[in-house]
Amino acid sequence: MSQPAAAASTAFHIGQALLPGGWARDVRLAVAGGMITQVQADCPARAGDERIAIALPGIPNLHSHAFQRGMAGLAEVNGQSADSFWTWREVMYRFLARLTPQDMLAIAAMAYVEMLETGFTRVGEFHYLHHDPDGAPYANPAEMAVALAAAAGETGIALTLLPVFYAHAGFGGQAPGAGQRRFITTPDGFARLREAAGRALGDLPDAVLGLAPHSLRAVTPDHLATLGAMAGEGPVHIHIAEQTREVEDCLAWSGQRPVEWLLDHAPVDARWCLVHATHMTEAETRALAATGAVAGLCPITEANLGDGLFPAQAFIAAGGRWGVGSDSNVLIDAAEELRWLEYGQRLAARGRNLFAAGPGGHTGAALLDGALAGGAQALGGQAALAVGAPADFVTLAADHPALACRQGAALADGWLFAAGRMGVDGVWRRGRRLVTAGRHHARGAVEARYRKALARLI
Ligand code: NGQ
Ligand code: ZN
Repeated sequence: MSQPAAAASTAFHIGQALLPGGWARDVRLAVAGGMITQVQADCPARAGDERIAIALPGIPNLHSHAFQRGMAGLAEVNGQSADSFWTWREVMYRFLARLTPQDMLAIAAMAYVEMLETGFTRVGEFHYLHHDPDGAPYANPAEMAVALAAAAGETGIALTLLPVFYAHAGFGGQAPGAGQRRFITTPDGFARLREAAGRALGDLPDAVLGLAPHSLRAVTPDHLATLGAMAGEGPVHIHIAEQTREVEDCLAWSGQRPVEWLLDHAPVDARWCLVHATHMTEAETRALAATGAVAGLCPITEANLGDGLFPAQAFIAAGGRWGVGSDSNVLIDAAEELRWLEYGQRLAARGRNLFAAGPGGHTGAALLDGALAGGAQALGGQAALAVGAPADFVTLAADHPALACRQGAALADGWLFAAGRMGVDGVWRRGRRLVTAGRHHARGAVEARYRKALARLI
């Protein structure tokens, strides 16, 4: 599965483009070695320029468990007792019981193809499926990370790999359960695994290595301190306050709520991404916003798992930064994540245009701005059509009826609210076209291999 060869140097002429300062017309983008070397607005096209109607930066997907794509839709059957996040997790543990590194490659490549097709160009892979089915490390402790890096390499998506440290089943250092044995490491074992994972990223272009304590349930305060020191300037991600039971258990353990405890006991700053942070008091919401950390919101998964609604309005009013992730990958669609982020708030608040920045502000434009800035920060990447950034961009289908006669910010509204994924035409990474007419160039081969893997697994 080879990718189209990179042109050494090339230029694009874009009718309407979303630049860091807003929508601009007749934008000429020069690209060399995959990076943007020049951006000029109100500039006529030159002979040889590739002509594009509408372009915007690729969207960062800040939270994914790629392997969960293989069980998408398989946990929508009512179980014996009241179904919940926790019964879904049992289904997920059973699904991964036999999964091999080859299966990981097959499923992750499928997920990454689907991400690219909907406009995600970088993925934050929150990676905790480390060991073999018996819980023993592979000969290369980062064997599964090698598979994820290969999936990113084959499909062309930019990868921020977040190896996960996981030690316990619940607050206060509870012994892990059988379903968690593939995740568990000692701090030393984790340091070796992460080093090997860094080597697996090898010459993957634009790859970033971070780390992730799985959750306050899975690590002790000592672990958290060790991991913080290990992280350096790289991204630090953690699941937090997703379920009300998790909040209650944290209160019982420490007398504090999860976000409150974390902000009191860890140096949370702009390196950090708090994934979900669904259940916060007003004081926690303001305090989290003040740290400069990113709230990692996964509206489709949070709805699917019955998590609850993030207090978006209060968080944004306090200047909080956020981005979106496809998390369980039950459905992979950049536009739909953003649409549901707004729709969840509308349904709860019985209002409209809640993310829009004041009178006259466009909701779609605000959703894109937030997800681009927060996602890039959380993943240690860049998501802007700007000099020095990789030439990663999405082109919209100018002939889609929902985009007819739209200009500037109204194109963002049209894509997110009215066209959805059918509004995506092409996707480009480092100046190379990976998706044409909504289809990734490697989809056929990736899908065939995915089907074979699933036939073994299911
Ligand atoms: C995960 N996913 O690690 O895949 C988690 C579920 C847990 C989400 N939180 C397991 N969406 O948190 O224990
Ligand atoms: Zn997650």
